[in-house]
Amino acid sequence: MTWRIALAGLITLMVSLTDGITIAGAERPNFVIFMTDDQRADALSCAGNRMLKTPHIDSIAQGGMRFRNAFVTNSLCAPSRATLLTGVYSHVHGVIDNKNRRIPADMPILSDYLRQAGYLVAFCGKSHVAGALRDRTWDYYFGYQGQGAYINPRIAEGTQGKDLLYEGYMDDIVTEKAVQWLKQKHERPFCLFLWFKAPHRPWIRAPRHAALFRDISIPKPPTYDLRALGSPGKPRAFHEADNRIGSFPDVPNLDQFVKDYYATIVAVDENVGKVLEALKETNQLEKTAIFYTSDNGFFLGEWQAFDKRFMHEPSIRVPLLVRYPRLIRANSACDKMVLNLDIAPTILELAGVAIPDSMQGRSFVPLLRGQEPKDWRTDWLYEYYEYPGPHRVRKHRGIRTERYKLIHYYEAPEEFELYDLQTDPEERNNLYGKEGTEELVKRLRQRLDELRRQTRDPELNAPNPEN
Ligand SMILES: [Ca+2]
Repeated sequence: MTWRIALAGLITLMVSLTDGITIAGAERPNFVIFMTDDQRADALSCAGNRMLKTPHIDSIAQGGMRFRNAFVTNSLCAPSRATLLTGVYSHVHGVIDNKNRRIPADMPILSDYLRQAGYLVAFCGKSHVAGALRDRTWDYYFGYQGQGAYINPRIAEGTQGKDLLYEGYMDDIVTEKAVQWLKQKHERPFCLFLWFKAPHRPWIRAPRHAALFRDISIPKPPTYDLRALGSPGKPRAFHEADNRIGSFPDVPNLDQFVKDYYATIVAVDENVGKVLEALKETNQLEKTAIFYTSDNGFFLGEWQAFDKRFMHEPSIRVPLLVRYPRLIRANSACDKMVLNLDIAPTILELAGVAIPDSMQGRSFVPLLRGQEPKDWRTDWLYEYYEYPGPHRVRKHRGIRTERYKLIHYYEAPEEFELYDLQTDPEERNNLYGKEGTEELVKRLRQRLDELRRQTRDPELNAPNPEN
């Protein structure tokens, strides 16, 4: 019911916002929101990757800000996407895993708020939520159900359109349609969501990239061989997950799959370049706020693992780049912890739209301006629920502070992990149960409960049948 009230309030508000005036009195920005699927934070040359060259994506960072500590609150496709769109936790929008992927129909999403405020809104690509966002209103829509296919995919144009076969490479086809739409004359500011399929498994390369990375080899991460030794110090919940490289026919070894993963990102980079070029050609580049992020991170061989889900750093960290020269200094970086929850409120603030009280993220516009509010978050709540399910990763939740991380596998057998990220960024040394950590654990568990209470976690006071 609160969502309906929020929307009603918004409709009243839009009357004063549709005339192109923002809170700052300047022209309202356009938005392009790029999202990739399963791209980890360091799979970009601007983030220090030495094998992968991503000049076009890097140019977003060079013209704006790179967040070096950007995280998702549930490292899984559908829950993370629903969080970006709604600005609330999985346990509030209800898309807690990839099985239940429906955002409640009466819960407005970012595009609904922008549209009500006079924006043109377009969605192109992969949404991965139930109904593929066809239950929402779009000025332009070119999207597909579920995962879609890398080669010769079926895609629908318009929310009432049929899923038709298109010849070619998924992200190229989707980008071409997005570019066509961008180049049209728009009488009002717009927001384009361009959400790529890559680099999601099964990492099918564009045919033009068949030979890419043939002459290099991918080094093993330092923790790779620890898995075969029984993952010393790790709980069973981690060691027994079904995510080992070599256990799946399409993930035969580290070298092959990581090269394929990188090659699909090269295609993303080329497609990002086409969009930037189209914005430039149509004289819209400087007045468009460009966001680039991913729905979750990915293990690339740490503990011989691939996939995501866990609360460990490779899985929860995502790229986050924002370019908007009217506000952001070129080549800047931010180390404050920002979350996928924060993107919707940030975009609404930039658009001059009131941020609904129901949203649980915080606008990072001050950070984009180069300010660091004293009360910026220093910790946050993580949650994961898809169990039993693919890869056998048990349910867990946890708290990540600027220094520590506590992970709680809360169903029997109950297990914990505790890390000091300052001295142990690779999370090798599980401190849980070690002498001298009792007070720290107590404090972190109290704060974890507090964060769950603040974010209205319905399981907080529910009896747990497993324990
Ligand atoms: Ca994903």
